[in-house]
Amino acid sequence: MKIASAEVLITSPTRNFVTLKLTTDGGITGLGDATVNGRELAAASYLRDHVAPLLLGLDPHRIEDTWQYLYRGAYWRRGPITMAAIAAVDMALWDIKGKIAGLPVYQLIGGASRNGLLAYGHASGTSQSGLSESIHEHLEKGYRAIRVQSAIPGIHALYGVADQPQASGERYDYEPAGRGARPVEEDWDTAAYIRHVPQVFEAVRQEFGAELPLLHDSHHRLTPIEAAKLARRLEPYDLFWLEDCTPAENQQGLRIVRQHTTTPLAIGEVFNTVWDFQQLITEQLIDYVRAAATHFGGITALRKVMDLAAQYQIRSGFHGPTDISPVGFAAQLHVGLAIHNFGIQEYMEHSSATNEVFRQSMTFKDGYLHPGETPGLGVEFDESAAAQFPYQPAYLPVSRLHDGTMHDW
Ligand code: GCO
Ligand code: MG
Repeated sequence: MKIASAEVLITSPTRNFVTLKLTTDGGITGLGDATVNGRELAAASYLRDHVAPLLLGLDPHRIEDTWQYLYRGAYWRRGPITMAAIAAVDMALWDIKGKIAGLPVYQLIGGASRNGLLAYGHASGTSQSGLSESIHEHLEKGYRAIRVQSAIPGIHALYGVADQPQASGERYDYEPAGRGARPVEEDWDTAAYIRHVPQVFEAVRQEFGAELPLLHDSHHRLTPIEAAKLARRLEPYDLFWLEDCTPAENQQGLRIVRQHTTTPLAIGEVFNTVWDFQQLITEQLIDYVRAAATHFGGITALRKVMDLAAQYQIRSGFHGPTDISPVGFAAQLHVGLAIHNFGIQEYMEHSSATNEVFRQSMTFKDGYLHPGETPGLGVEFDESAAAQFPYQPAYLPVSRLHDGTMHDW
């Protein structure tokens, strides 16, 4: 058996997605996700110009060997573009293997360790009452764990806060891949943020009680000591996790946070390889691994980092916003179902236009996700639907302090 073709498909149903489609000489197809939000064409070119020609003629069954060939063979290792391209190939090969075996991918990597994957949804509000309404809407939809983001007095635009109602009708993208030639500029004030967030959680706990798992994302905006201060102030509200409290390039910084707080920490949605997690896992500086199959080298690599994490009682919390395509999302659902040290799965529902292009076997019921029983990953790509949504340049916002200094978004 041989890989006979490798095509890169770009489509933009509300946001851009880069999908790899591999076809064997027997006509079996496999899909992979290589979407790097805001830099989509770089990943597409890497795949089309540098990877696709190498794949033709290879045996699609040799997943590990192909992974190593693309990783070691590039010489220039790691980085989001390289690892997203490798991820797409890896997912597509697992998809093909599953279809040949007649089994969903989770069955090929150990079988189910649980019945479903606990998911958390994104609630947000520009006011406390708007936030409360958003949490109620999520509970009505079945969510059993909720991420809470809120507007902050003194800051105009804020990461994670929808400026329109959420559960009613079409899902929004509150981190729009803002169509246009340049990113939108937002403002930021760390002191105002740290003052306000504990009040938000105080009100949410009072209204919704002690049991509901609550999460919060600081989106790489704090220094270690600021993060320590916030995490400590949030302790009375018993968070499931505080996410990306620092940018984490400076990994020793997490020691400072850890010395001051018992709030569990999740990190790593922008990490690309197991090496980015090595210190954080082996020093037990985090509690949840936020990698995504798409930016981390696929199913093969995600299983390896989770095996390392398991030795330290660290669990998964894979990155699942709408900039992960349904293909990448399915890949990590299969991993999450199979591994023992699953923690929680982020779930930010895709738009109906995206669901038209990507037909999925995945289900969400009573707060739990399941990848379904379709052989392979369980996602079909509708090329004629995709053709209605051509690529459009799009960027995430950038963030500046009130004096104009660039800050982390
Ligand atoms: C999350 C992430 C996302 C990112 C997005 C950027 O926790 O889901 O922080 O919301 O902002 O993936 O592309
Ligand atoms: Mg995040």
